[in-house]
Amino acid sequence: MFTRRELLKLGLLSGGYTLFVSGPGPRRVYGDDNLLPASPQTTPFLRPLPIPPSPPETASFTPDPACAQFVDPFKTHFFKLVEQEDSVSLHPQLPDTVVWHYRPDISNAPWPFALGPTFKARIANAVGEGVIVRMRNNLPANHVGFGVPHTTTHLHGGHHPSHSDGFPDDISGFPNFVITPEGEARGPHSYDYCYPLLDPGFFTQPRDATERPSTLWYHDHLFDFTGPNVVKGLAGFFLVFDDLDTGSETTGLQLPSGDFDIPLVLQDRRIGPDGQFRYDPLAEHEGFLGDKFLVNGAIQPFLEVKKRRYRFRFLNGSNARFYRIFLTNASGQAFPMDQIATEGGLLAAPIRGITSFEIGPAERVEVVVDFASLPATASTFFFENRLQQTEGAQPGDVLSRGAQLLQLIVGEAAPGPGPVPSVLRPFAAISQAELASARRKTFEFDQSDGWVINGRLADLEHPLTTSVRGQGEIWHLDAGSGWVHPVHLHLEFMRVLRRNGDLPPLNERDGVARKDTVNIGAGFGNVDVFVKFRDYPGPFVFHCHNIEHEDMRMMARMDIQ
Ligand SMILES: [Cu+2]
Repeated sequence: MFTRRELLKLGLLSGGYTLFVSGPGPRRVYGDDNLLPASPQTTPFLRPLPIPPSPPETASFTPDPACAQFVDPFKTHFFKLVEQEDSVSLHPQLPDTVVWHYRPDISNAPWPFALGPTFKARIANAVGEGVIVRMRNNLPANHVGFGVPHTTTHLHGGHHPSHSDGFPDDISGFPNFVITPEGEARGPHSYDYCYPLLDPGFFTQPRDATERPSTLWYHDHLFDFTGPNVVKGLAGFFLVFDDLDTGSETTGLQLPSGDFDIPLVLQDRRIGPDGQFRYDPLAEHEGFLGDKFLVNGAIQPFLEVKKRRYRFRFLNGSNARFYRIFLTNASGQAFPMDQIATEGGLLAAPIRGITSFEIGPAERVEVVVDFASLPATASTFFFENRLQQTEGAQPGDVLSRGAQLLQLIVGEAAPGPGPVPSVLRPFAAISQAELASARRKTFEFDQSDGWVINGRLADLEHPLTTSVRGQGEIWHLDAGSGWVHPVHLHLEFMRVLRRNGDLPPLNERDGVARKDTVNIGAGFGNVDVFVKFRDYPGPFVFHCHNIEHEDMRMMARMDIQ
């Protein structure tokens, strides 16, 4: 019996799914043999860094009944987005590129960004103070090229109901979950996502007000076809603030804010001379690697900065590429940064003076850089990736020089906040008592006849594991040899207890950091993480965030009772 995916690959199912073919026959883009021509040469640093603005709030509307309990018509923030095909410029020397992107749905004003709008939300103090997003699918039902116009949106890193988690497919009990451009033919034409933004534990008590993410992102999560849909552009930032991390430089921790708080999503792409993305679903099973580096949807842009402190929120939005980021000058000298956050929001305390950081697919690393402290002899600096990667399976060595992803041009001095405080968002590590009573589970991520977890390909109709709400668990995550898997857990953050049996590094260690994605496998080894599911019952998933592995079924449904 063939799976849906296999049938699609054989061309036996329609679904708007067209294999990319260039010239005579399908070609490998990046794999065992590297047949597709390199992307066209482009001159770096010709265009400014795009930073998509926030979406405008819309008038209140009556959302899907599944969201009703989280809505207060006077306090909830309502948004309408549409998924749409448009042409945008990635680089001034290339023809415009057809993308599928999220954009506001309340006007036809141009949205010249590959990325969707940058949400800036506040943690809710009470039920009803969250966010509702009505997502409309206006993608072309009959399009040319890769991508599947059925979609389901995952707010990555969020703590929200199963209904709104972007479950990867329409399964029993979740009819019409995937939204389609055809409307009633397969699913609804639009879908309401509710993000209550309540502290975890609000339902089961006590709520944990130390657990507040800062940099979330939303992206398509369609079963089997997340990879092509994300390459096409379906991603955006969702930033969260509260009374400590306020978005103002005069309140709370007084971190660099506003124009000095810069989200940066790193993506690699392969582009043809026609300016269009290249993605070959037949060849990308190890993990897609591009040879063009995009930051916020532009190829190697520049950013003019003032001589003061900035906050940079790095997100690795690539399908399979890992990065090791250095702050460098033109001759390659590296300068220090202070790390302040991971996926789980602000660290308990900053990690000062790092000269580089590694960031795997879906991970976030936030740093503060003080441009006033850099040598005045230079005015141009770079975020440079020195991690070599030539196969999707795993990254290679750290080289002495690498690709300059973003140019930073330092201008005049400007007033700004002082050094990063020595305490950010302190929280207690999981107690010995709670660890002692935790249930233990093991999940092996391996390749044997497909990408499997505990020997099973993703089966969304049947949970691989079932958890009881409020019961702590310790998960041992391990991988077969030769591969790296960035493992992403939905609904809850992970507390990393041990890496290869030892105390984990500070940037992922429980008591310092929370994580929603942890790397295992070649070069990383195994981890033990503490998880506890709170508040929201229902099916969720965890999976490898090498998106090609994910699409090849390295995913498991987990049910919370
Ligand atoms: Cu993987």
